[in-house]
Amino acid sequence: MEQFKVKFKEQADKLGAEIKTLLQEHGNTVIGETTLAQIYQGMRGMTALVTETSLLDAQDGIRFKRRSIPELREQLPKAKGGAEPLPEALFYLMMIGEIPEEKDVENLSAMLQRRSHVPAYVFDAMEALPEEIHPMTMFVVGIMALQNESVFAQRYANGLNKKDYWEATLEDTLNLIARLPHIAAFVYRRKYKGGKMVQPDGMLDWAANFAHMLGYDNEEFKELMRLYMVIHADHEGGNVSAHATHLVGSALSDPYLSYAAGMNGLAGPLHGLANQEVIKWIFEMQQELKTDAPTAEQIGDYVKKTLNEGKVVPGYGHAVLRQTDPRFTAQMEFGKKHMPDDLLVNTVWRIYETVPGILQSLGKVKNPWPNVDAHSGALLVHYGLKEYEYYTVLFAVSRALGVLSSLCWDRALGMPLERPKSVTTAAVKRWLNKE
Ligand code: NMX
Ligand code: MLT
Repeated sequence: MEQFKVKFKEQADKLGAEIKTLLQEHGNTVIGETTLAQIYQGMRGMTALVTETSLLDAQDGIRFKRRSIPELREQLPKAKGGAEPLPEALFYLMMIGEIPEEKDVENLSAMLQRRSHVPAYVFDAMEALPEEIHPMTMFVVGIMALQNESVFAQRYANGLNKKDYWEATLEDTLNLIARLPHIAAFVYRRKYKGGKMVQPDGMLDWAANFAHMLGYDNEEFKELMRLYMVIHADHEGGNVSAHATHLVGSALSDPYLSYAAGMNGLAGPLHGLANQEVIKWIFEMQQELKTDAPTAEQIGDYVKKTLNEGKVVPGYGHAVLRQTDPRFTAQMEFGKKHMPDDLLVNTVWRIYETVPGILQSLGKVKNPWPNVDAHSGALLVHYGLKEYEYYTVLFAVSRALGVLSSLCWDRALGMPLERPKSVTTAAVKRWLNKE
């Protein structure tokens, strides 16, 4: 068995034993109360899931094994000559629980490389779709076609022992992560570059090879992809894409089916599609104001117009965070280092100076600060990737690292079918003696 798998199994067995003791000793401990408002209002603040890969703090943002985004940027291994962390290294951290050595990352990159072949029928399935279809739909169709390769589904059909679920899930996880960049690059090249594909380069790391297949060989863009793939990878378990993947996986739907379900959630404008909405909103603002560099006053008026039309300001607000998202700050730092004079990037920063005050003044927005999506598009536009409808596919490729790691943990820890109780309003009224 590959060393990576052996190490993961050791970690999972250790944690599994700890959880068993915890439940034996504290299984009946009450850890919170649920209000009526919470069950009607999206379960905000209700703890109901265990996700091992990362933990979100409302003030400090996301942490992976206690490491913040700035710490990850510092501590994770980098590509030769690069300054941004390698996403393979973050995957290793989420699976094995420690910062990998450079040779561990090289082994993992090589293992993904060996598994990266995508069968032709997957491209044919995507090719059969009309070109105008949204890139996220084309991407998910590709994943669904690839489901035919699921090791978990095949082994389950042949009578898989419960004890071996984890290994089949990990097989699918590695294969899927290895193949996603090729599928995602196909979507981009077919939709925006006349179907002219760029062949993968087996000498490159996972993110750099993705950049290369998209058609962007600029070293700085490769660095951006490494950073992008790291910061979008995971955001604990309650966000729509992670939660959907976990939920569907709990029915023992294989990783392809589960990941596709999660990505259909990522494709919603309140979640991952917000990255395309941000740049579309800025482009429309520039067009309406007839300037590439709107002033703070002009931006303020445009924000108020957006709100008056009953729309949200994309890229701002969060269900858990109550501060500027450190993923936004990491991208701002990248912008300051590589493109301090870019007009669009400067507009993103001016929006940051303007929007929070306006949202705060509404008195109802719990978090007026920017999230990850407020910044990502402007950096991509700088390098020529202007096709904003594609942006959520980039988010999806990165998110695979987190949600699929979590799925491996779910199966290794023997997590059961997820099936909470629901009620009708009539039943609520009966509880409250109102009927
Ligand atoms: N612009 C305008 N209104 C907002 C915004 C915003 N950016 N954020 C929250 N509100 C409103 C929200 O619509 C709600 O109004 P109402 O009571 O009239 O329905 C009110 O403020 C209270 O909402 P919150 O409790 O602050 O936010 P909630 O937890 O329900 O929703 C989001 C969180 C992220 C869905 C919300 O902030 C939003 O719609 N933001 C814009 C879309 C976005 O950027 N999404 C990306 C999130 C990150 N990601 O990548 O997934
Ligand atoms: C995410 O990265 O999943 C988003 O910030 C949404 C969330 O955490 O709810």
